[in-house]
Amino acid sequence: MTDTPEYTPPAVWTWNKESGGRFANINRPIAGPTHDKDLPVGRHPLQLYSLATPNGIKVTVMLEELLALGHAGAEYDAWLIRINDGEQFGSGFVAANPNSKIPALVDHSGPRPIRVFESGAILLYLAEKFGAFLPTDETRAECLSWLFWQMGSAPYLGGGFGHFYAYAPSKIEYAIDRFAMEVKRQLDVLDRRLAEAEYLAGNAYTIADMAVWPWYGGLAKGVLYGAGEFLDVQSYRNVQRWTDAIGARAAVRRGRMVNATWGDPANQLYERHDATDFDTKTQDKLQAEVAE
Ligand SMILES: N[C@@H](CCC(=O)N[C@@H](CS)C(=O)NCC(=O)O)C(=O)O
Repeated sequence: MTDTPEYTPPAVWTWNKESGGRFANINRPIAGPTHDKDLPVGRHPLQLYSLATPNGIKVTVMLEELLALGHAGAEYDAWLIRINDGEQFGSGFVAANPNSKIPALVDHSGPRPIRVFESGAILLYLAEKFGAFLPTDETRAECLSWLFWQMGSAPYLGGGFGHFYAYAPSKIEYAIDRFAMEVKRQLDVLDRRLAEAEYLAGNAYTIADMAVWPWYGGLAKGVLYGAGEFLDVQSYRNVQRWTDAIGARAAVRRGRMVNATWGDPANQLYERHDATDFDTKTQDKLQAEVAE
């Protein structure tokens, strides 16, 4: 095992230096807003404040799937929250999500706005509101089980493996080993389930797939943390099959574009306020307009 510098924790931890790593500038040991800033509100019933990370994509995919099914009430404005710039600490955002993390949804369709935070809660809220993508038969329990499995498991993938493999200021063999083992175990859990069922809940595509796909599908394609080879993701054949099937859905392709600020400019739609924005407001189009 590689040597790491000795560290003896003090009796009481204090916040006296940056934690290091990719998100050091926004990590803090306290909650609450850092500045006053109201959130914008558009014309649609649903207002989403987000960014196209795996947790953000879960919700934009769900909204695009609902719209594709014909649920006009799922029309939404998606506002960009730049977490690297600390926009999640504005007073308006904290009022929508006291946990200061994207995604946050505010539903203005009723007499009073309803806030929903935590991506799993948002998926469940939308599924119940529109009666879609949450089975009502005996597979409902399976769907909820995989939805909550994702919410409990992904922090080991993102905050554990991803952080120490890709973002930590130094490579710590113990930490990478520990979390690689857990993430490979999780991939095997999924692979075995997807060997016996087409989708996680059974025959139907549900919010469980929408929650799991952005994380474990991204990992399976080597997109997350550039760890495809390291984790030998190709060997999880059923996860690969399921990842490809979901990735080919038109609503998923649209959902991935919303609030995206990286990747191919043709797939970056910073904000979505209308269905036509996918054709007219992607970064390649906006940049071409400026150049003219
Ligand atoms: N459990 C939360 C996690 C949300 C989360 O971690 N969001 C990240 C981006 S993927 C974030 O907003 N980070 C900003 C920060 O930690 O300050 C959920 O599923 O909604």
